[in-house]
Amino acid sequence: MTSPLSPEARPAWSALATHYDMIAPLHLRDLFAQDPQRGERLCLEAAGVFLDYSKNRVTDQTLGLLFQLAAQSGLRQRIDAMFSGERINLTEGRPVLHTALRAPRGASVLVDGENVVPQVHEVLDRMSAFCDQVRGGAWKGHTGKPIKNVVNVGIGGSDLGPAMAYQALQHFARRDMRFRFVSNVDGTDFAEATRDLDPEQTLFVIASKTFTTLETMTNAHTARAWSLAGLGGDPQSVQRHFVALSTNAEAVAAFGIDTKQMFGFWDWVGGRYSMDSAIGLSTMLAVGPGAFKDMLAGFHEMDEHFRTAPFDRNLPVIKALLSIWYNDFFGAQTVAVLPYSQYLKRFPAYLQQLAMESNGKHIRLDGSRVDVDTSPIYWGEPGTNGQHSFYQLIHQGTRLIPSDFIAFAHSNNPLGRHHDLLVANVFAQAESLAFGKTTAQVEAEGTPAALVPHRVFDGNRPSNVLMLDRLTPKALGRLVALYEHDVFTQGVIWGIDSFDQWGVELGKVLASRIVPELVDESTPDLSHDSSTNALIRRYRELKRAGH
Ligand code: G6Q
Repeated sequence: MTSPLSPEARPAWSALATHYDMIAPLHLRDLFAQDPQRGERLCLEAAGVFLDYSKNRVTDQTLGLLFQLAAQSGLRQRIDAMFSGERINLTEGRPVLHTALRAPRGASVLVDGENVVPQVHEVLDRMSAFCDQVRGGAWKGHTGKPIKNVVNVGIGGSDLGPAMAYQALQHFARRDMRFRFVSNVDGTDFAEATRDLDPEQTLFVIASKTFTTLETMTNAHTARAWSLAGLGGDPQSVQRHFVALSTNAEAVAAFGIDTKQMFGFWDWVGGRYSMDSAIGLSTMLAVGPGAFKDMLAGFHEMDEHFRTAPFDRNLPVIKALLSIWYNDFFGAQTVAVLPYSQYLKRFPAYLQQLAMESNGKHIRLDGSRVDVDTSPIYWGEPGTNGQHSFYQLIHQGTRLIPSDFIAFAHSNNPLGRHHDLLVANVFAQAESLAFGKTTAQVEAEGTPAALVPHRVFDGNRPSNVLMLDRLTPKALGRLVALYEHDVFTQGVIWGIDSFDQWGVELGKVLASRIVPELVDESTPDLSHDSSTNALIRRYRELKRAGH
């Protein structure tokens, strides 16, 4: 029996499947020719973000059906359920309230009858006071010197958001301080991040929601040993050089960090949705409390837009439905995210976790198996660099790659003609992907006959162009919230829990079973498959041989 959560159970889904047969052969060239206003009509500006979605393979009828699909999937109720603190993360029995992290002081969001907004602001106030002390030099290291280096130790959601945000907001960051991010359990990450740092002026920010994650705990212990070794071994020094960002006070205390130096958050904040919680301490240390609050205001603006705008005027909803259209009807397997800003270098990696950890699922909320494709694979690189490598495949390959171009009207580094050249590339790429170059056009250029087919571009390759004014903390908040809600909307259509991550949890336990088998002095009894057993034996032999 079909689950009521199956998108295929919705009338609009079947209508879209039929409609697809009509749309698939249409070319964007024709759609634009038939409607000279298309480029001005199919765009939307809200919460400081302009979206041109006219270069998508849709008609008004397609959009109408997609909005019906959203309504039939109960999107309105699910949005309300999320914002009001219902336990929509069913498999973990938790509310999903990253939106409360950016609710203004005075707002009310209830979890089990308790307003959580005052707690959020209490932590923000403590973070602000701490950041002011560190940035102002009042917070001294163990030997009395001010802090100049901040090393965030965390992984996954406790690393990707802060690392992306630091990179994105570097223009606004303290240039006389150094910020490093250690995530990998590969000792190289720690060694390279700290090799030129002075322990007397280095603060470690241990970011871990659970404070049990193998990689982070290993790096945190190494950091403590490094710090102690550089500071004469006095255990008291830990209190001046370590702070914790966590929900697990007990484990923080057990590690040796005074819980007065812990900035907390709550189980209703998912790791990949936590960059605006205490997990953002390194961001706040870099850009200051004022800019951090601007970022939160940007998030909140987009939250309010998503919560209140009708679906046909709703940026995250429109983006999500277009993704569904390509993913489930055109069979597109990936989405390219192409920020035309060097500062957004880490944004595609951040988005990979946000989207793929949220919606890379094959079981629906009611335990039934999905019968359509869920999350596409997100990938990308900043433009224009990507243009000189993988764009070839987007233009002339055999796969359909819907692309998001992200551009800014103003540069934070206006240098001669650089910014005009950068933005010209965005428009030119989106135009060329949509309209291509016909045989007649190539021939008219005098191209030798044998080369003509190689130089033809079919076009009809869809893209969104997102344009924001300038990459500021507020703009970053708006942009991240846009994608968060885009991802959530897609999850609602597929009927899945976008807020659990059992695949990641599995990884956390798998390795710990093998570790003793690699380090045991005596030959362990191996009971894995023959491949894993052989690999373990080979590693032990090589290790013993000591190359
Ligand atoms: C995020 C995931 C995962 C998590 C890391 C780190 O949504 O759950 O990426 O953030 O595994 O977990 P801790 O913060 O608990 O160390």
